[in-house]
This record gives sequence, structure tokens and C-alpha cells, in this order.
Amino acid sequence: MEQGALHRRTIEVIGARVGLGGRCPGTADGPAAMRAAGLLEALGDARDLGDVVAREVVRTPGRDPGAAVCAEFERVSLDLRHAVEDTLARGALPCVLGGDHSIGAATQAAVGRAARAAGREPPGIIWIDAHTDANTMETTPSGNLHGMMLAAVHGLDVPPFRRIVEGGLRDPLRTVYVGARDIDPEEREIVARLGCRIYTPDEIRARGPEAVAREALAIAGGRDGGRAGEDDGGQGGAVSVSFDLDSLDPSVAPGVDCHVEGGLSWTEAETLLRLIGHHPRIVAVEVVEVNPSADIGHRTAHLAVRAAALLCARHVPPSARH
Ligand SMILES: [Mn+2]
Repeated sequence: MEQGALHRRTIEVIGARVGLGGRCPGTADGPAAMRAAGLLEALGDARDLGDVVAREVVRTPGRDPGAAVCAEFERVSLDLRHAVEDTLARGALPCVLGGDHSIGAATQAAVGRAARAAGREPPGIIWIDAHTDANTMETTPSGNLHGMMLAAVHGLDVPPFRRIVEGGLRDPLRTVYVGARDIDPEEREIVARLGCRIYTPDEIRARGPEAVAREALAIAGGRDGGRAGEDDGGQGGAVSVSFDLDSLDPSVAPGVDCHVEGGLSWTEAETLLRLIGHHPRIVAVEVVEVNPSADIGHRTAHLAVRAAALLCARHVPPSARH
């Protein structure tokens, strides 16, 4: 056995059977599709904690998802937040399976709350996605919650997320978007105002995924501009990572909720995911937006499994000082 494997943290898998925040409910079946595609075998010694489950609620058409959706979304998100916080309190690495990306509010808030409870600065975020998910109720063109959750996580007031993000806000200057290419005009202004860094697929191709992964880790890890990093032993601070399958090109990963052309190739994504997964201070992994009803031959579910394995692989525990 190689040295690093001896020090791997336990991985705890938490499924989120939630499709309330997306365009179609199919993403609720994402966790089951990933397990059927061999997730637990790929992760090796992971513990499967099962799913948090959203009840089916009829969504109001238009730019407001409606009170029933928001109430159920809050309930299931608080369930998920508690589960992720419990995993972090055990010193394990949460691997959260979506579900639509609205579940990211719970995952990322749990990471922020756990850090604060331990007297640490909240980790940075690497968000690998075709979208920046930074709309508010005022700017959203669709009313879909999965397009707003990072605005809430960064401290903007988005009422359906108020209770979920309480105590778990994250620093937007340590949030890095990778693969974003479908950003609404007002959303783009929000992201610019917040100060998040965006790496588009074009920039990733021009500079290479290795250089982008290293730079993204440095920014999210807090070494950029002298922020944090004083206890990092040269590695940078802690980072959580969220991977939306729609960051990949739809020709590669057809089984998603929102198809956006011009996405990453699997080769590009694999390089990014491997380098990010090898960072010693990854504290939470999330893989979302697998929509089995749109998939072709389980192709997307299998890529989601490989992505989760790359992000969780060869993980070493954080140093005792942090
Ligand atoms: Mn997306």
C-alpha cells in the first residue's frame, strides 16, 4: 500500500434526492444513477449514509417557485446541511451527490459553519459548472433555485435560502468558477461585484487545465493576494469543490438538466479533477445535476462516478494545526 493511502480520511457518501430547484425533476434520480454506475466501488472504502429525500411538490410556473417548493426545499436542505456537518464533525470527507445544484447551498453552508465552529476561516470554493448560479430573486430569468444558491452563499439576500446559509457564508474572493459559459447579464454584474474569478472553457483551453487548476487552488486556498495561508505549510488553505456535470460539453455528458454548448472535454475535466482532488486540503466534494432521464447509455452517470473518485482519491487528512 502506498504511504498516502494509509492516511486517507474516511469518505462518507450523502445522496440528495432533490430536483425541486431545477428545470425538470429528473435530477432527483442522480444519486441512484451514480450508485448503479459503481460509485461505492470506485470510492473504495466509503460509507454510504443514504439519501436525504425531497417530497414531490408542484412548482409554480414563472419567476417565483412558490411557497410550497420553497418550504420543502428549506426542509430538505436543512436535513442535508445537518448531515454534512455531522460528517465534517466526524473528521470524514463528505461526498454529496445531487440532485440539482440548489443543494449546494446546504453543502457549502455546512462547510462554512463547521469551519467557524472550529474557530477557522471558512474554506474557499472551486465551482466547476457551465453556470455561475449567482442570480437573486430580483435578477433570475427562470425562477429556478439552482441558479441562485451561490448568491445566497456569498451573503446576498435570497429569501428561500436565508435559513439554509445562516452561519455558513463564504468569502466570494475565495470562490473560483471553472468552465462557466452561460451567465445571465445581471448575474455577470453580481459575480463581478462579488469579485469571484471565472475561468471560461476558452481560457482553460488557451492556458491548459494544469495551469488553471493550480491557479484556482491558489485563489480558493487563500494564497492569492496574501489572504489567509499563514498556517498552510505552503499548500494553501482548505477548499471545497462542487462539480456540475453540465461543465462538460453536452456531447460528452448528455444526461444533465441544462445543456450548454462549448463545454469541457472529458480529458480537460479529468486533468482538472485529478489535480484538484490531489490537493491535501479538500474538505468537501459535491457532484450534481446528473439527470438519468436525459442520459444516453448511462454515460453521464459513469462520468459522474469517475469525477467523484478523482475528487476524493488519495485524500490525506488536514494537519492537526488546522
Ligand atoms: Mn450548471
